[in-house]
Amino acid sequence: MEIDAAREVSTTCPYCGVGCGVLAKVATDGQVTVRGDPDHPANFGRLCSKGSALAETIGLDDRLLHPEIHGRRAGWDEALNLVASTFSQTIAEHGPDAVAFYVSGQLLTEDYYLANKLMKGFIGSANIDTNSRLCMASSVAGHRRAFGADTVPGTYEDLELADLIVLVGSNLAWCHPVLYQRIAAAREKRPDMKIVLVDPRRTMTSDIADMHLAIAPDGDVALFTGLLAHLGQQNALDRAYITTHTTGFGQALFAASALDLAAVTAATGLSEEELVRFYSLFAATQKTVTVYSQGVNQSTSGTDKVNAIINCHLATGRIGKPGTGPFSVTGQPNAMGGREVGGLANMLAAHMEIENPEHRERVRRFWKAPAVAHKPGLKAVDMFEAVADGRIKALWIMATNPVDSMPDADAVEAAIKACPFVVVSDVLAETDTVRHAHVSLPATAWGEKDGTVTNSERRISRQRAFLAAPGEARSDWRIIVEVAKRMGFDEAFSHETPAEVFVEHAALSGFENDGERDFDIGAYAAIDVEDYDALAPFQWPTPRQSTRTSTRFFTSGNFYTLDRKARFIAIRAATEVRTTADYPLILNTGRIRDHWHTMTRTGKSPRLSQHIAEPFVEIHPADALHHGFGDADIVRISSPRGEVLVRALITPRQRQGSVFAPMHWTDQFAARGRLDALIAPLVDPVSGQPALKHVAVCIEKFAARTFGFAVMRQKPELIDASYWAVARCRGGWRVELAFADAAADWTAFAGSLFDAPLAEMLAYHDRDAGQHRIAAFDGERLVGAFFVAPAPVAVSRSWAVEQLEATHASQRDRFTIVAGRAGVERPDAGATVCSCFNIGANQIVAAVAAGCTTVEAIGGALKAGTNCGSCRAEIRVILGAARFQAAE
Ligand SMILES: Nc1nc2c(c(=O)[nH]1)N[C@H]1C(S)=C(S)[C@@H](COP(=O)(O)OP(=O)(O)OC[C@H]3O[C@@H](n4cnc5c(=O)[nH]c(N)nc54)[C@H](O)[C@@H]3O)O[C@H]1N2
Ligand SMILES: Nc1nc2c(c(=O)[nH]1)N[C@H]1C(S)=C(S)[C@@H](COP(=O)(O)OP(=O)(O)OC[C@H]3O[C@@H](n4cnc5c(=O)[nH]c(N)nc54)[C@H](O)[C@@H]3O)O[C@H]1N2
Ligand code: SF4
Ligand SMILES: [Mo]
Repeated sequence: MEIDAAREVSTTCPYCGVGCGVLAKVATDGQVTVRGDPDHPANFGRLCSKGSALAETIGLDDRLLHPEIHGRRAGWDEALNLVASTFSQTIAEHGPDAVAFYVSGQLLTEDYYLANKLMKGFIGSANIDTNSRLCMASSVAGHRRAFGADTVPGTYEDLELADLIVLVGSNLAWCHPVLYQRIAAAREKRPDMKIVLVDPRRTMTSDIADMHLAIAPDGDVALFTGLLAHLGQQNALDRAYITTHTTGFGQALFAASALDLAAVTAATGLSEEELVRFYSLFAATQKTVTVYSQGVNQSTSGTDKVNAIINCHLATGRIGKPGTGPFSVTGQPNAMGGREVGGLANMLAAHMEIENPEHRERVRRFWKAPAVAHKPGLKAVDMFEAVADGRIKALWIMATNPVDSMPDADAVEAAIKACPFVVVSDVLAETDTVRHAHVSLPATAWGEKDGTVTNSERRISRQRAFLAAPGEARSDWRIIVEVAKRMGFDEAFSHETPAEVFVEHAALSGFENDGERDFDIGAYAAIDVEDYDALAPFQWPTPRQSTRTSTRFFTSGNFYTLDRKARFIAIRAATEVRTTADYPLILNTGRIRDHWHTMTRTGKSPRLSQHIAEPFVEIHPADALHHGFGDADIVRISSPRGEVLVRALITPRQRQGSVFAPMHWTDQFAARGRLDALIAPLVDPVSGQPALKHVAVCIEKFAARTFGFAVMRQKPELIDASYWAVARCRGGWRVELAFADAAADWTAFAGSLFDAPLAEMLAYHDRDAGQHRIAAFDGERLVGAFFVAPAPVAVSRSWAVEQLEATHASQRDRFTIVAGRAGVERPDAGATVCSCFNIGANQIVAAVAAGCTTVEAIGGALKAGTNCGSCRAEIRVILGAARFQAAE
C-alpha cells in the first residue's frame, strides 16, 4: 500500500506503557490506517496486535457525543454550570474533603495536571486518586522508600544490554509486547543472554525464558530476601558500592537471613535446586535487569516485594549502569505522566511531597493558589468507602471504569449509585460506570486529542489529533478548565491550548529545583505552540541549563534522600493463607493479549475480539477433576463477595491450587463476567494498592442443560440466558450461550436474538438429540444463525462467522447453514492465534504437520506472525508441542 507521507500524523499508541510511536493517516474516503513509527525510539516501527488494530477502534457508533444530565441530552453550558455549582455548594456546606476526583493513567499529562491542580491547589483537598493506585502505587512507594523519590532508574536499552533479565510477575509477551520483541531480538543477536521468569503460571512469556520459576502466590518476598541472604553468604556483594552509596544494609541482611533455604522453599513452593540455580545465576551475572509488573505490585506485600528486589540490586551495585537495574514497567500509556503531575492522593505535583511544608509552600507560590491541600487524600479503596458511607457527596470520574476495575466491584457500584452527585467524563455512551452518572461529559478519544504521555522509560511523546472531535466532544483538559472557571478560579485556569498547560507543568518541574528533585523538564518551560506541535520524543530529566548526556539515573549514586544515599529496607517474609475449606483455590487475575481492560476499545475490533471471545478460567487438570468439571464446561467462581460465570479452560500451564481469570469482561459483554466483584478490598499497608492477584474462591460446575452458539449481524439487545458472552466479529457479532433449562421454543428465542421479524427463517430440529439449528435470511444475506446442543456446541466458529459476509444465493446454500454437517467439510481454523491475518491454531498445526518447523516457515506458509509479531510466542508453543509429540 502506498502511504501518503504528507498526510501521516505522528502520534503514540494509547494502550500500554511501552509508548510506541504510531503514524496515522486518513485517506480521502475517510479510511484510517496506522503503522509503527520507524523513528520512534520506543518501538522503531514495531507495533503489537493491539497497536496494529487501532484503526478498528475509532468508529463512532457507541460514542457519547453530547453532555447528558440524568440521561437527557443537555447543552455544555448547562452541564458545566451544574457540575461547578454542585461541587462549589458541596464544598461550601461540607468542606473540601466532601468532594473527590477519581482519574486515570489514560488521561494525557495536560488533563491530569489540571485535574490535580484544581483539587489540590484550588479546592484545597487531596481527594484525587487514580486507577494508578490499582497499578503502580507499590512501585511508587518502593521507589520512594529506597531512592527518596519515585524514580525509574533505567531505560529500554538496558534490556538489550543485559546478560540476565529476571521477569517477575510480568507477562511481557502479552502486556508489553514490543518490549518483549525487543528483548527477543536482542537475544537472537546474543544467544548467551539469559531470561528467568517468576510467575505462578506458565504464561506465553515463558516461551523466551531459560528458567521458569512457578512461584507460589506472593512467594516473591521470600524469594528475593532469600536471594539477598545468598548474595551475602556467597560474598557476591559490591561492598564498595554499599558503603559509598547506601545505608541500612546490615539490618536488611539480618532480616533477610531470618529464612533459611528450606523456609524459602516452603514459602515459594520452589525446590532448593531451582532456588540455587537462580541464585547462582543472579550472583554471577553483573549485567542484570529485574523487570517487574502486577505480579509484584498488586499484592498486600507489593511494596515489600519492590524493595526486596531493589535491595538485591543495591547490594550488587547493579543500578545506574548500562544493562543493569530494577525496572518497574508501567501499565497504562500515561501512568508515568500521572506520577509526574502528582495525581496520586499522597503526592503533590512535579514529584513534590504533600507532607513537606516547604514543598507545599513552593507549589502554592507557583500556582498562586489560595490553599494547597496539607494532608494526603483518600486512596482509591478508601475513597469509594467514603463515597459509600456518605463522607464524599460529589464525585467526578474521568477516563476509568471503576464499576468493573475496582476490587469489591459490586460494593463500588452500590456506592456510586448511592452518591448524591456523580459526574463521569468518558468517550462511550454506555459503560458499567457511565450508566450511573448524573452528568456524563463526552470526552474526545484517541486520534482526536492533543497532548503528551510518558512511557515506562520516562520518555515524553506527543499524542496528536488526526481526526476532528465528533459531535460535541471536548478534550478532558478543556472540560476541567471550564469547570474550574465556573468555580471562580478563572485566573489560574486561563489556558487556551494544551501547549500552555504543558509549559506550566514543565516550569513547575524546574521551579526552585537545582537538582534536588528528579523530575525536571525545565528545558521545555518556555517553548511555544509551534515547538510543542513539533515536539520530538525526549527522555527526562531535561533541566533548563542541562549538560547531562545520560538519561539513566544514579550513575554515581546521588539518590534523592537527605544524605543522597539509597536506603536498604529490612524486610521479613510473611506468608498469609487466604484459602479456607469453603474457598480452597487461589484466584489470580490479569490480562490477555488482545483485550485492554474493560474492553471499551478492543471490544470494538473484530480482529482483537477473535483471539479469545469469552471470559474463562484457567485451571490445572487435577483441580478440575477434583472439582468435578471438564474442559469447556461453564463454571461458577464464587467468593464471599460475589460470583461470575465463565468457561473452563483446563491446562497444565496453571499451578495446582491456583486458577487464573482475565479482568476484561463486563456487563456489556457477558451475563456475569465482572471478575472484580469477587475481590476483597485488601490493600498493601504502605501503598494502599489492592491485592488483585490473590483471592480465595471456590469453583463449581454450572449445571447447564443446554449450550448455544450464535452469529448475527446486529448486536442483540437483551439475552435471556444464564450464561452469554458477546464478541464483535467480521460482519457482526458472535454469542456463546448456556442455559439452565433443556427445552424452550428455540425458534422464538432465535427470533428475539436476531430481532429481524421479516427475515426468512430456516430451522432444523432433532428433539431427541437436543440439537437445533436456526438461521434467518434477508434475501441472500444471513441475518443470524443459532446452534443449540446439550453439550458445548461443536460448530466451527470461524466457518459460522464467515457466513455473515457470504452470499447465500440459492435455497440449497441457505440450507447448508442448518444442515447437520454445517461447516464440517471445511476444517475448523481453531482458536485465533494470528489476529492480523486471522489464522487459527488448527491451521498452524496443519502447517506443522505439512513440514513447517520454524516460526519463519509458518510465516511463509500462512503469513501468521509476519505483521505485528505478537503471536510468534504462541506459534512457537505450537511448534514446541509438535516437537514434543514427535519425540514421544
Ligand atoms: N494486552 C494487554 N496489555 C496490557 C494491558 C491490557 O489490559 N491488555 N494493560 C496494561 C496495564 S494498565 C498494565 S498494569 C500491564 C500489566 O502487565 P502485567 O503485570 O504483565 O500483566 P498481568 O496479567 O496483570 O499480571 C502479570 C502476571 O503476574 C502473575 N502473578 C500473579 N500473582 C503473582 C505473584 O504472586 N508473584 C508473581 N511473581 N507473579 C504473579 C500473573 O500470573 C500474571 O501472569 O499491562 C498493560 N498492557
Ligand atoms: N481483577 C483485576 N482488576 C484490575 C486489574 C487486574 O490486574 N485484575 N488491574 C488494574 C489496573 S493495573 C488498571 S490500570 C485498571 C484499569 O481499569 P480501568 O481504568 O477501569 O480500565 P479501562 O477499561 O481502560 O477504562 C478506561 C475508561 O476511560 C474511557 N476513556 C478512554 N479514553 C478516554 C479519554 O480520552 N477521556 C476520557 N474521559 N475517557 C476515556 C473508556 O471508555 C473507559 O470507560 O484495572 C485494575 N483492575
Ligand atoms: S506494545 Fe502494543 S499496546 Fe503497547 S504501546 Fe506498543 S503497540 Fe501499543
Ligand atoms: Mo495498570
